[in-house]
This record gives sequence, C-alpha cells and structure tokens, in this order.
Amino acid sequence: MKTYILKIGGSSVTEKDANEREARADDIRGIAKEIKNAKKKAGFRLIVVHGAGPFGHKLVKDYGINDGVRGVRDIEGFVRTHNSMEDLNKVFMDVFREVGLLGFPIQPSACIVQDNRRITSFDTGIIDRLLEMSNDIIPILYGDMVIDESLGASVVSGDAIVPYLARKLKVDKVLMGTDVDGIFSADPKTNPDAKLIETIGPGNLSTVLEKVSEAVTVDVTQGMKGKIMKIAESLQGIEVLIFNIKKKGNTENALRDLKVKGTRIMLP
Ligand code: ATP
Ligand code: IP8
Repeated sequence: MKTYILKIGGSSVTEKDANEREARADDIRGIAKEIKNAKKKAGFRLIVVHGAGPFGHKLVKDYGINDGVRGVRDIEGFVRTHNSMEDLNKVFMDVFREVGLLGFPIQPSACIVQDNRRITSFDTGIIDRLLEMSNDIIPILYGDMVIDESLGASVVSGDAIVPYLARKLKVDKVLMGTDVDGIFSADPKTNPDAKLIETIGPGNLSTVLEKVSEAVTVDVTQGMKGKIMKIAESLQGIEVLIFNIKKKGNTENALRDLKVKGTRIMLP
C-alpha cells in the first residue's frame, strides 16, 4: 500500500496574515472530511504534518528565541512555544476525531534533536509501528521547538520534518498544502501578475529560488523560500506537489492522484 505525507500549512488553518493566535477549525474540518472521503475511495497510508502559523512563529519572534535558548526568559519562550503548538495540535486532534479519523499525535520535541537548526536524530520507529498496526491510523506531527546541541533549543519547521520523514520512510508522494495555488514567479498575494510555475526540476530550480521571497507574514523559517530549499536539499526522487489546500476538493483529489492545479517538484 502506498504511503503519503500531507503537510497542512499554517497559513491555511490559522490567522497567519493577521498574526493572531487563532485556529480556523472549520477549515481544518473541511480538510479532514476530504481525507476521509479520499480514504474511502483509494487505499493509502497517511502521515499528516501541520505548520505553526502564529501559534509558533509569533511566540518565537516575541521571545526572540530563533538564535538560541539560553537565559530564563528564553527557556520560558521555548516551553511556551511548545505548549502553544500543542494547543494548535489539539484542535487538529479534536476535529479529526469528530470526523471519524484515527489521528495519533506525535510530539516532535520528544523524538527529534537538532544541531544548529538541522535535524541530527529523529526516532521514527513509533511512526513505523503505528502505520504497520493499521492503515487507518494517521500519525500527526507539527512544527515545534526541540533540543538543539549548539543552540539549547531551536525551531524545527514542519517543512523540515516532511522531507526527513519522506526519505526515511521511503514514502511514495509528498503533498504540501498552503494558501496559494503553488509557487509563482513572485508572491501572488502582492503581485497580481505573478505566474504559476507548474514544474520545478534541476533545470529551473536556481532561478525559482532567486524569485521566491521569504514570507511577508511573521515566519521564522523563511516561508515559501525555506520550503523549497528544504525540498531541494533532501527530497530527491520523491514527487512533491505544492497546492492550495483551501480550495474545496483539492485535498481529496491530490490524495486520489487526480489532477490538481499546483507546482510539481521532481528532482533526480
Ligand atoms: P507555515 O510555515 O506556517 O506552515 P505555510 O507552509 O502554509 O505556513 P508559508 O510558509 O507562509 O506557508 O508560505 C506561503 C506563503 O508564501 C504564501 O501565503 C505567499 O504569500 C508567500 N509567497 C512568497 N513568495 C511566493 C511565491 N513566489 N510563490 C508562492 N507563494 C509565495
Ligand atoms: O510553520 C514552525 O513550523 P512551520 C514551528 O511548519 C515553530 O515552519 C515553533 C515556529
């Protein structure tokens, strides 16, 4: 049976544009229902990773802990940011349960260690075992604050967890849902003439990276640019689709291998 990873971007399920720590449960419910429908029609195993939006990025910025966690206030920031991510994760867990999906939370801070913001160890054994136990269990991870050998603690983005897991578990496809239709020649929110880039491969990767800006929203992990860099760094040989998860039907269709507008990335 095929295994997929679905990243649910923080921008699509929180008030990221307004930088308010608010979850949009109705939008999460819509996505969960589409996962349920897709699972009824097509057999696949699924891992979900959700982003942070202001539940993570705002706190990291306000506490000033993106460069390391040292003093008493930094430590408070580290713990509070993790607590805040658990608050957001709880909304996902409640909605998944209500819809009838078997979401199973996996706390990244309890299984990932970083060194200078890079994952150095990630115990994925439990995720493997959960997927082996039942095709219906959906492990759910999220961007988090984790122990860091050099910095005390650091942010691990969902965008870093996804490629790491995809490689280690040899998944068949990665779907990255966000609040725009894919990667454009410029930020589509501020440039109405921006053109969708339908495919990214070795031939156009560096030009695309030059064009994509960091997020205008509060995003300590470099927004769309960070996403592409992480994919380019470590997702060779796995098909990736960046698509608009806010558009009705897109999640179900992407999971069922039906055509969805977006950016396909395939790097050998
Ligand atoms: P999170 O990191 O909180 O999970 P996310 O993964 O949904 O959020 P972002 O990292 O915020 O998404 O990246 C999406 C945002 O990137 C879009 O809302 C868009 O405004 C911005 N962006 C900047 N440049 C581009 C571009 N060239 N193409 C597409 N989006 C872009
Ligand atoms: O939104 C960031 O995760 P992302 C996590 O997936 C924190 O980049 C704690 C800011």
